[in-house]
Amino acid sequence: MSLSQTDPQIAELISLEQKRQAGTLELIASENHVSTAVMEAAGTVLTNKYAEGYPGARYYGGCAYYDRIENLAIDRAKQLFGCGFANVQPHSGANANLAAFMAMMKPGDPFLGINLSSGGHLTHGMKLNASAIFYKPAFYELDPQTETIDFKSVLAKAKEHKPRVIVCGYSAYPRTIDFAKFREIADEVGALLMADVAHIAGLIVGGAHPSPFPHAHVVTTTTHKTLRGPRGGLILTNDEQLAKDINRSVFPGSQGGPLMHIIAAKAVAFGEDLKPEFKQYAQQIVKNAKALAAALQAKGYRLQSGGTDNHLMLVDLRARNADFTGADAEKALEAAGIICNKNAILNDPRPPKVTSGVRLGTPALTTRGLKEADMSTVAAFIDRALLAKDDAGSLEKIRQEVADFAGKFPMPH
Ligand code: DSN
Repeated sequence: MSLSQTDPQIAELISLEQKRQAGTLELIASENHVSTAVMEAAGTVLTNKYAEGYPGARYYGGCAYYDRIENLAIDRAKQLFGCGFANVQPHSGANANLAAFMAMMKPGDPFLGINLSSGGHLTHGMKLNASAIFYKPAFYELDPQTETIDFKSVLAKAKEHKPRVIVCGYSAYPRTIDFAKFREIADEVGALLMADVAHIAGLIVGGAHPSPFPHAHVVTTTTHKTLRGPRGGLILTNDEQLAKDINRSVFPGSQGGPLMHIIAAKAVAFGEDLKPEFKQYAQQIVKNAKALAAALQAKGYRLQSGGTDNHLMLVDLRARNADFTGADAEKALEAAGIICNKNAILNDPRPPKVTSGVRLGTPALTTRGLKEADMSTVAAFIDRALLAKDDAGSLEKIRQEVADFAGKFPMPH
């Protein structure tokens, strides 16, 4: 029986969410829309099976097809990133990062990352996260003038804290990451370099951002952002010993049975990412981000670091209106059918639940086929919605215009 017959309540909510996605503009930098093929693989009988272990060495019978699926996912991931090892089992980016830390460090070991408030991720040492509970984080800084990575601070903190691991790769950083420079510093202090490329993985494999290889010892990523796959994680390396340690730290270290339906969907997404057209997609994400950034700047918004090299930008709303907050902006934009998240600006005087900025990204809009010229329309909607933030009637009118505009760009199939 179909879902709508067996559980009309859930079926109805899924259908409403489908309409919400189609009728709004998705600007959350970490989100995307998967293909029907990826979705189909994720919703299969593969969800029925336990396959603890790895291909050829499972703890359950009946895994022959699962071995072939996982090996395909592994081979495609290695080909995509040009590396020698991939573990495709992490259920999420957070799980991937925890397993990578377990492979590289013992409890209590020091590591160096960047603070959540400066663009890092909670798994890079946020005090309530396992990364700070079981390991000892220290943080490097952004340069207050350029608002980009301050390599003097990276080196100084590395010398001071003697980390076992240096983490680069961020959740809210609009500029190119100089992996070679990080590796130089890691070598100077005898640390391992971990690149968490969750946000930019699709740009890397599409040739729109330099690769962390051969510089990083370990690379982690999610599979659902710019890679346009199902929600999940991935760990990569070229080091044979680290490869063994990573396998052990994923299973049995931090996970049990792998989500084989999701691993199949990862394999499908990686197959899509290997196609030549994915390169055009990755380039278009960056072109769109630059066009959106320029259009917002022309309207008087300030962008942290002055612009973007990748798929996202941090918009300092105060330059347009000193009273604008990130929280108000997120709410007003949602009422207008534009979905994004509030985000702290460097040294933001407002608390994390308020902030002075929003983070905007172009991967999902690019998937729907929007191009540079459409970004001026998107910027105009954003500006109008923010200026009308306290006027429910105007926001509703913009929401209808946004829905009409979004309707011109089909969801992927
Ligand atoms: N929560 C994700 C983001 O929005 O950037 C990172 O994992």
